[in-house]
Amino acid sequence: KLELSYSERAKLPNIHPLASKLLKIMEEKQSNLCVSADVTNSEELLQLAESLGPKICMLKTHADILQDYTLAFIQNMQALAEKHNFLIFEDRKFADIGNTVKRQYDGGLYQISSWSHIVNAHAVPGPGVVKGLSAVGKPLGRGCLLIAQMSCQGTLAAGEYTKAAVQMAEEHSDSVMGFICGSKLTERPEFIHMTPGVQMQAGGDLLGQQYTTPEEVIYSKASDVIIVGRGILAASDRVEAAELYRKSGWDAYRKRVGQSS
Ligand code: UP6
Repeated sequence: KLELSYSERAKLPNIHPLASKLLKIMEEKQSNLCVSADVTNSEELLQLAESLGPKICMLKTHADILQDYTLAFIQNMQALAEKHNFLIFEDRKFADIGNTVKRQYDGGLYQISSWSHIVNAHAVPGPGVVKGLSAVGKPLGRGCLLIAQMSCQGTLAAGEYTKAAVQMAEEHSDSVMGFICGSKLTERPEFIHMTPGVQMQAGGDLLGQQYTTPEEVIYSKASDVIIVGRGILAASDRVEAAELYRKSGWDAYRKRVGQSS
């Protein structure tokens, strides 16, 4: 039995509006690539967004890595997201009680809720973290991903923890649109699965990161979106590298839904 296509899933009646929007962007741009733009300089980040924008469905940031973050810069970023039709995902990994994450999401130096379409949270605090983020994000039309698994060696986000995170998401599907995970975790097609730890060759780094290929992640593990950082950032030609990842991820998707020739 073949799976639903991204565009069929976008039309599901109970889908989160932002998940629907993402799936439409993916189909339109033929891209299930999210670039993890882990650079320290905001000018470089804007250049990345401008040059890679046409090839990606989403751009993932770590605002707290930037040495020169300003709200003016982030407005330029938003303009590029509009121009190239991608979503912004601040990889903040919230992990506190509801009342605190609410304030971290809305306030502080970064004011994440004002610009990031999507954020993520660890499941470890329980449903309060989702409720806190939702109190801020829902009125703004934002979405949240729960971290159900991690790509690094020795992660505790496995087994029963992963199952509990999936259940938490299913019970809060009005604000949780999907997962950070290594493979597809639920048969409910309205949830988006996004997978980090992706490079063209399996392997890892010196601090426990573990890599899987786009083909393995999208075809074998049935995830929806590949998240690629250094696989693209460390390439001598980043645009060319992004195109290789886009094509590899897209071909694997077409194979999965039976559209490949
Ligand atoms: N990330 C992971 N693994 C996880 C969750 N998040 O690698 O389980 C994030 C990292 C980094 C990116 O914080 O921003 O995804 C991966 O970067 P890389 O491709 O350069 O390893």
